[in-house]
Amino acid sequence: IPNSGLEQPVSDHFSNHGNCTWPPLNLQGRTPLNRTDIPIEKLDKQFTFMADGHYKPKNCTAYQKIAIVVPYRDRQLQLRIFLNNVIPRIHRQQLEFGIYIVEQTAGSLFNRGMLSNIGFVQAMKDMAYDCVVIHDLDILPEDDRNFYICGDNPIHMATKVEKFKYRVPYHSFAGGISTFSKKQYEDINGFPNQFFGWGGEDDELFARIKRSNYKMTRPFDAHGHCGSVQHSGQRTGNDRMKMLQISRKIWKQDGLTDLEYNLVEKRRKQLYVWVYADINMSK
Ligand code: NGS
Repeated sequence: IPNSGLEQPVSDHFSNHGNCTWPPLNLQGRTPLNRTDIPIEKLDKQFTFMADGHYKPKNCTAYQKIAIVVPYRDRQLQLRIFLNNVIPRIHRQQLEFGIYIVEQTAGSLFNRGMLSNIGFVQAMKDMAYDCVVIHDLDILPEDDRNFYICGDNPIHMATKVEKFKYRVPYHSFAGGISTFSKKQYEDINGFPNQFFGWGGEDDELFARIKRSNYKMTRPFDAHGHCGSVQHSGQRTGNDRMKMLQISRKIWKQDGLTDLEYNLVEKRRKQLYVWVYADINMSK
């Protein structure tokens, strides 16, 4: 079982985990983020190993196939910085990966949970990914040893975030970056769909993990340093505390199981698949 020199091994329940050298040989450890704004055309030229938002190692089979799902709206600068930092890191990790930028149309408050669910469904339609990583656009790993992989339990990767003084803000914090096997994500019924506006959806996610008898793990804690890329203007969801109460009762009916949206567009760009979804549906 490859465990890449981790503090806690990530045991391997995937039958087909490939033959690429594991842990990969050319990891760079902790290196600072590159915060330069590089135009997308230049990034395309830099990362020619990617096509249609996807990469697959050439000479070996990757340990796991990873779908990176990023809920998105109106942050073009952060998107370029994200791509410029995340792509080389996951590439050095020798994983097969697809990047899904899931954008919400205008009209209602940002819904990170629902966009995550849409990204999961759209990624799995493309291929049998082993692992889905729900990734904030503005929290970026600084260390190659923080692997974008799945284990026997959901993995929380954003353990030492710059904006939290490189600490976990509270024990049950599940925000930023977390990974789920297909089965794990289905078992927890994904994220709630009912959290509009900032806050709470990740706390409900943590509760779902517990209720489904998983234990959220932080196997890469020692290497969990993440930079945060500043932005402004999040609008809080007013009823998130109430929604957290309600979700305890309805979580099995609120998530992947009742997901409804209009797919406005799904376009394969070189570095990512753009999923544009309308979730403003009157129910
Ligand atoms: C909590 C929020 C979480 C959020 C965390 C960190 O208070 O959703 O702060 O926020 N929970 C509720 O609102 C119930 S952050 O500093 O990253 O904006 O993830």
